[in-house]
Amino acid sequence: KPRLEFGEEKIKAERMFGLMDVFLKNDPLSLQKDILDHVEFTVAKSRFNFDDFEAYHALAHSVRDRLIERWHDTQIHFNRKGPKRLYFLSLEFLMGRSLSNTVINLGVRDQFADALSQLGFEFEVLAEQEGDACLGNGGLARLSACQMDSLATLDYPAIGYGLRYQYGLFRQVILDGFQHEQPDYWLNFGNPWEIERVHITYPVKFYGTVTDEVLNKEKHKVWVPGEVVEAVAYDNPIPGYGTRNTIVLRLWAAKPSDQHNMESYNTGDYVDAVVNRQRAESISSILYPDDRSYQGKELQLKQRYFFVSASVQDIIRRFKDTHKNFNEFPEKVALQLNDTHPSLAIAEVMRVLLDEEHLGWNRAWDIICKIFSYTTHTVSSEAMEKIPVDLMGSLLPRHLQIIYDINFNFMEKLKKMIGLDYDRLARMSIVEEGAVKNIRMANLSIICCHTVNGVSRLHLELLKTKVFRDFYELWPHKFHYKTNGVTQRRWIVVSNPSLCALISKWLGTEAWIRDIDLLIGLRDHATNAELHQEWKMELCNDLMLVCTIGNVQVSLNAMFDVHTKRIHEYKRQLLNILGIIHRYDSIKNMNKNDRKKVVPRVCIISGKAAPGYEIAKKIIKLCHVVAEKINNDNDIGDLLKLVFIPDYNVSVAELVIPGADLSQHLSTAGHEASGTSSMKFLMNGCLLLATEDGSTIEMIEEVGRENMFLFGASVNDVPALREKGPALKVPLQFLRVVRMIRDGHFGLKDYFKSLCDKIETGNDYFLVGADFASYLEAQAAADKAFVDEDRWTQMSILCAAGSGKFSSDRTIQEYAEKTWGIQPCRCPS
Ligand code: B1H
Repeated sequence: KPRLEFGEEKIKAERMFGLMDVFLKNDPLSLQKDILDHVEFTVAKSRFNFDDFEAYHALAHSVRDRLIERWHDTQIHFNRKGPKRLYFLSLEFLMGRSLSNTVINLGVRDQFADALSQLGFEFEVLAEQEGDACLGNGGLARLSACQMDSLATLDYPAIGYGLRYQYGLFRQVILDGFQHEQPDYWLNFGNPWEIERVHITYPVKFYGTVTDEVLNKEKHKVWVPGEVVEAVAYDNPIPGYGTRNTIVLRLWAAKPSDQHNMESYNTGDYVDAVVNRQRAESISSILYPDDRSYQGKELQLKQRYFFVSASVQDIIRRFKDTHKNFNEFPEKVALQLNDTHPSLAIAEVMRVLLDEEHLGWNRAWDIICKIFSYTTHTVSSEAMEKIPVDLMGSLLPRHLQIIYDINFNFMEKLKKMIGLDYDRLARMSIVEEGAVKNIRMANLSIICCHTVNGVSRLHLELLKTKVFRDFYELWPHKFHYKTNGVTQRRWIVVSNPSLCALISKWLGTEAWIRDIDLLIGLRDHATNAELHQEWKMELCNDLMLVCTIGNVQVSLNAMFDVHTKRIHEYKRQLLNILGIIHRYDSIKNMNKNDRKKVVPRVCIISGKAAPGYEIAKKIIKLCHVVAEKINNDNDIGDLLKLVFIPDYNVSVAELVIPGADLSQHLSTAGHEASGTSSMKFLMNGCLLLATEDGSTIEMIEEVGRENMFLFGASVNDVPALREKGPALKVPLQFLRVVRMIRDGHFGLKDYFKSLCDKIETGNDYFLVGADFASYLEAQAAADKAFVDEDRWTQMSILCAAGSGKFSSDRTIQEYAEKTWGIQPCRCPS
């Protein structure tokens, strides 16, 4: 059946159903009718009697209808134009809430808010009913979410692929100052933002054996699996802002397969057989909560292959719908690997091309080398993903063969290029020899991808000179960087509406929401007294934040000093806490007069520790005992407060970031590949206290050193400082605060001993002691600047004005043009 042209299809629809251009209308009456219809028929509550939660669901479904309409139109348009598409593979997406972001991107927020208010509901109150979708750990996962928003907004034909975990990242509960983890069974109340595609399913194979068979006189490998699981698609539409384009994030869930494993029903053990089948669902049930260590767990590998195999089948199916010849595959398909986590896709595409499409090695390999690109988020070789050969051999026997073949060919080629330098050959091999043989997924990715991207300029430098040096010397052209960015739609427009309005007013346009470079225009007004007045009002708007602080009384005049991110030794929350103890100790020792000069501070720390990361959990407990002491010390009053906000997630970030005056980014130089929370703070006019690490280096260029509080050893100093070992000089104040903890000033001295030992001179890998003096100086500089309100306001305006580079729109445009080779494909509105 010939496909209808987009226009024709519309005309046909109009004729048949008498519909107008836009299917669903957005006038108040239509919106109210839609919402009430959903109350009555989707939520199944009487339209005369429903509560906020039910209203939220009905509202969400009305918004979803509008999303679906645009998504269909976008699909039709893409199918008609047939552009090259980007397939973005990531094991983690940290989407947070959808409602506010969606209505803003669809441009219907005010219409919905009005319609609701006439029904007696407040939009903001209903929005609070939504839970977070936490299908990721931290920065890497939130980056994927921001990038999806930019891909849709910039009209790129893209599809995101991931896993639909039934349990998102654990909820952090603090009991007596200790972190406890609770499962996040987030789908409990239904998820109006996804569309279950019961008919879009693919079988995914595991285990079994590989045999040789002859087909049409040619030898082929045939993989006979030992287990087959079904992958079901769940589609999450992602709307662009200021465009009709709506793309999709397709997440896979595991279901028992009906077509396979049928023989188990003949064994007579019916109940056991069904229970066994049910186990298949566990593959997509849980997100691994550790964002750094790979434990080579079988279920984790199964999960990765499950997601990769379903996505690859979907991509190939889409290609084959319209194409016969795989030579055209690279012209239509770009596959992006978000870190090495989905890198099995390389072996999977190779397997399909060889064993199912029978292309032959050379043709298949040629295609592989043209379609894959890889972004690494990692800074050290130790943190690179490795999979035990034995595990891979049993779970994915055919993939192991293919990886061995790729490695053999690469090694032969390499020997010709570099000679018999066995050390280097061993370092560059995909297979790591040793007591346990491993597959190095980073080496596989570098060898097979046309481009390897780092996430900041400094990160690329470290990749070139350290982590991937051997490969860089071989293929310098493969290595690039695209500095990370975040979406201003979520991080200003949704989360800080008053700042959003202020910026639009002073720029005289809302165009910056799609074109962030316009923010630079704020510089022209950086000394304008009227803007200063309005900006200051905006900065004082800490009320939302105060609400989250719970039972600690805080002064609104205080400087809100925020440190929020995953708890890690390298991120040095410990440095912050030691600094707070020092501040506390200094205030205690001050006379009345000096106390008057102290800038009151509200220090906020928030973040989750991986469940098995003991030291990180001790840092959380330390924060609580120190808070307990300080907050209950009447002698200190409003001069210093310390609050730990539990269960940091996207929604908490949306509250905390707009309310922050100062934010801390303290990683030991060379350890944070990029860092993205700093970008959100910067856009919101929050000043940064930071080390010269990751993307901060580029922020210095954009906003000027004089508008930031920088401290600490630089990347080049770090090795020499570590070398010094016990001879390293640390300031007396540092020894004093560590002594206070050791002596039990805050209680639990035995419990904190191992934490103190970790920063003992000679043992202090992350250089907490070495950077302490410089940290205190930067803190003092921040205090001094805060007192001078005009200076502070000006710095704040300049930070927001200079934050344009850190929009994910810029990042995505660079990827599209330089790495993926895709073009915008805008759906007519
Ligand atoms: C980043 C991760 C990560 N780097 C393993 N690596 C994971 C590694 O579940 N896992 O197995 C999950 C996450 N995440 C972060 O990526 C970097 O530390 C940040 O510096 C960077 O800003 C962010 C985005 O590029």
